[in-house]
Amino acid sequence: MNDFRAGWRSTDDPSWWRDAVVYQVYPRSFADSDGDGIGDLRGLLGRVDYLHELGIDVVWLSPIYASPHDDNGYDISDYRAIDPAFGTLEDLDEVIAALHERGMRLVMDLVVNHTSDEHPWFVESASSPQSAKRDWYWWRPPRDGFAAGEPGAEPTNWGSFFSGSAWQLDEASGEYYLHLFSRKQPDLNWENPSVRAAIYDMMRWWLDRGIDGFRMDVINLISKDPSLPDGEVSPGGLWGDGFPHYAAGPRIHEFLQEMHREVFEGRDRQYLTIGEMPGVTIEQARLFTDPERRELDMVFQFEHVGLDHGPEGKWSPAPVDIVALKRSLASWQVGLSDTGWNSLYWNNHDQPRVVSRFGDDGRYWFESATALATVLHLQRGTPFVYQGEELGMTNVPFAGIEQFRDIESLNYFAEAVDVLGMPREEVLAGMRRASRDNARTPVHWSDEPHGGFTTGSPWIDVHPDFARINAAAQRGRPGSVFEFYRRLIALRHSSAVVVDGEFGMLELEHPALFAFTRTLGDERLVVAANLSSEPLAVPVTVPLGATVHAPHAPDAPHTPTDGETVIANYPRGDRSVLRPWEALVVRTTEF
Ligand code: TEU
Repeated sequence: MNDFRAGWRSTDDPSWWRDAVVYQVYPRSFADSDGDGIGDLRGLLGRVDYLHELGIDVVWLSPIYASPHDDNGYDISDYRAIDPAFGTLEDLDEVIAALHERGMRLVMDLVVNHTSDEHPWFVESASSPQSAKRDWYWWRPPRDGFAAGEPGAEPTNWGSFFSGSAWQLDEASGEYYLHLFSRKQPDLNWENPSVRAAIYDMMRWWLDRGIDGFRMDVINLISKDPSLPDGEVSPGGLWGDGFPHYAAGPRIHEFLQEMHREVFEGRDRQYLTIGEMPGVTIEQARLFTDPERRELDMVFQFEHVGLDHGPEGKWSPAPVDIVALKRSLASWQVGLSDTGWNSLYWNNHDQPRVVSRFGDDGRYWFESATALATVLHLQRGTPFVYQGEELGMTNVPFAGIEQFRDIESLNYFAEAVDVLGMPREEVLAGMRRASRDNARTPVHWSDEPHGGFTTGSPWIDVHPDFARINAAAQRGRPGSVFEFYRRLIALRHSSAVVVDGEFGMLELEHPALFAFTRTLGDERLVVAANLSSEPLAVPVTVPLGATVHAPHAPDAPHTPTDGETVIANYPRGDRSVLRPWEALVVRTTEF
């Protein structure tokens, strides 16, 4: 199999992705080529050189399949058809060819925990209780002693991720079907071998079309506890927490190993598989990503993106505790240091923009965007860049509910205001900070109307600051966020210590300093970033090769170390103090 990029691991190499950087494209908001206000595949085709210039190795494409778009494509009605809003199979073939020609690869989104309720499988399953496909989904009669439709008649008390019950009554049959997400996303019953066989067949069909792997949506939810027990109801809660009963269920490893066997084994090349796994633990991730077990290459864990969730959850975010953030990321670094592999991300289409969330998107916008990028990209694992992150795009000053589009946000608003009677403004304030729509406004390509995203009217308003923050203003401009990301990615491609170096946390308890080492043989990198808007004195334990003022002995002589600058987001200064949001990586051979 031909090598994709000089020095690049060939696809015969089972872990070809270890020094890759992945870029996530959310097609609806990436680039619109036909002026209908919705991004599409020909729009992506027109931007492949931009991704190549950034140094990207793999593109993860969020769903582009036929869909009624109840959840923007994560509700699929035909797995083998491209939604006309996004283009055609031929358009996708051109995108795959264009990426491969440039030494890049394409990972598709695999959404098989659920389908759309408009998928022929579900239409047939819902057609009658005697349907041959009835058991392809989770159908259950009302709870004993309840009539269908009565409050409390749902087969379990589980709440949906998108508010409300996780069960929908089908008036015709008087039975309920399970939907952990929207009611238009019924969960598939993976207990049924015919369901699994149909999915594996569909996956092989895509591999035959030349794609390079899959990002697997909520793949740790496919095995449920078939006895469907009720979940615990938290004080004041409307629904029970079914998570312990449907996450990492009893057959999850069996299903993933079977999928690996049925889909990926016996092929003449290696593919990349990434499992999105809300709530996954380090212990579980070690099993899921242990190459010996032939399940997945890496998982998306959610621990660090839940650290700012307030008492009411994600909708009442609190400032993140940097020590807790460091402790979480360090535990994953250490936890997967001898087996498995980490994915590294701050952003995706479900998370608000990190520079606004954990950074300072005002006075220290550039510094905080690049400091957060540095501490992420210098960790051990595969970094993911979400579209617009490389430009420092920020959260959106949504004016009112009419500007939101995301089903999770709209359902939450309805439940919080109409059911729980919360004040609209308070609910909107939480949504402005936590809504997924913060990630879903169109990418800013230039300062032209709509940021150059479309010549039509965009499906969701473009962020008002597109004229300041856009690709045209940053490409090739030293000191831009884009150029900083390009250099970080180039560093990973040229530095074995960045890829394979052992991770060593420094100053874990420091409230603002995020510092660690990466060591490989006699080479060590020291990474240090000040994640605050106040200058901080560098502790002696962080050898940046400066006149280090020992906090207890400020005039103690320091032992200069070689500290060659590898990358920094400020011009060189006195390394004994880190300026607000300053990030610095130095190479040292003396340790
Ligand atoms: O997300 C699963 C998931 O965990 C999120 O729903 C998360 O809980 C929530 O967004 C946090 O606010 C995946 C996809 O990434 C998401 O876009 C889909 O909506 C969801 O699955 C259902 O397919």
